[in-house]
Amino acid sequence: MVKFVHFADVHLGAFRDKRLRELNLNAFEKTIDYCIENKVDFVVIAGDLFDIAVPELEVVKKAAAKLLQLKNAGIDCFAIYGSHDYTPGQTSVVDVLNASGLLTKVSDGYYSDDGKLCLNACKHSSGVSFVGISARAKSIDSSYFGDLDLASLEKIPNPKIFLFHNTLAETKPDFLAGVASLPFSVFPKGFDYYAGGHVHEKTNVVEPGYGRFVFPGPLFAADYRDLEELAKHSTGFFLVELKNNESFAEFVELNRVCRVELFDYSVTGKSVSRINDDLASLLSRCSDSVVLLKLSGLLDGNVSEINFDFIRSFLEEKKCIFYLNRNALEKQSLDRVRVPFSSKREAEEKVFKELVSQQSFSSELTAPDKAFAFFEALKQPLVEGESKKDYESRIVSAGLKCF
Ligand SMILES: [Mn+2]
Repeated sequence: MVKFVHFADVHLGAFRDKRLRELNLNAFEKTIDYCIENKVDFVVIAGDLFDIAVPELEVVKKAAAKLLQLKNAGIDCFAIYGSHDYTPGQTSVVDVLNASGLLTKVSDGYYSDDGKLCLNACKHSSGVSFVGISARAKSIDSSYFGDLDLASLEKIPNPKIFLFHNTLAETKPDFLAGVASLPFSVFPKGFDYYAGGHVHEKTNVVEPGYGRFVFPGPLFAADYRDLEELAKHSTGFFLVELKNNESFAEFVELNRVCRVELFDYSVTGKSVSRINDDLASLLSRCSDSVVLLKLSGLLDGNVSEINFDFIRSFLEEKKCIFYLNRNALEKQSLDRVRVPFSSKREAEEKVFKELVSQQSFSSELTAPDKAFAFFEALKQPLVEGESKKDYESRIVSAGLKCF
């Protein structure tokens, strides 16, 4: 019998807010503590351990220290790149951890002369073999699946685990409706366990002829949508047992590293002063939590009249982390702009002036010439071969020249 923990999509280093970054790291640390306390045989990380290929070193240092504890407890860790912690042509932090022996990156394999993709298996001392396909930019990894030498993979003796970081067509959640995905049929048959990552929603299914396919979802969260999910459900990881050619997978809820409170508030038909009163009383009892305020509906007035500064400083005092989502807010005045025009530019300028006149702020950018030059500067696309960093600094300096 072997016992292991499978998790994915940790996204260490995600979030601008330092406290959220810390909470995310806490979730990872708690998971590793669980693995050590429960003396699992090994750990499987199915991609996106980090949020970017080269995250800030403080986060890497803490993650490495935790992985060292795992290693010192005699527990091996097998991982693949996710879509986030890998950049083409660049060394990823996952490679650094692999080179240092803190984890084993399951290799992608090689193409044989007849164009088949052969995967290199690595074997754990418990007798379990691992193969996997890391995520690649623009889902290129999906094409790798079509090239797999399935026969050789099916010949690897059991027990065996397949790691992947992609979306499954047959189990795809609604929020990924438009996203490309892989059918079961591209996978080799007969693996004991298919350890998935990428889909930020818990999934656990057994496909006849294949085996158990699992996505654990994130340990904490990587963005606003995840935080919203965290307000509704607990996140966690899978504790898996392989015995007598069978797999048993139990979802272990991670004791929450913090409370997340979601407030859905519709502004339709309410005056701005009523909205301010409502929000003040709605949020008055929040303390020591992540507060998500989602505003929706038709606003009869100006967004700037809603007292967000007050809310922000009030929640700050109550040790809350505040997230405002006003994507679903509609503004009546936006629909009312009607201007005659003779050219596209003239129409844009008139609409711009009209909208600016409705705002209570003024800035250098409210002058149409400056604003349009600024928009133009920001619109420049990435030049082929240009790195993201060079592109960013080019756009920032072009933007600053407009003032
Ligand atoms: Mn992810």
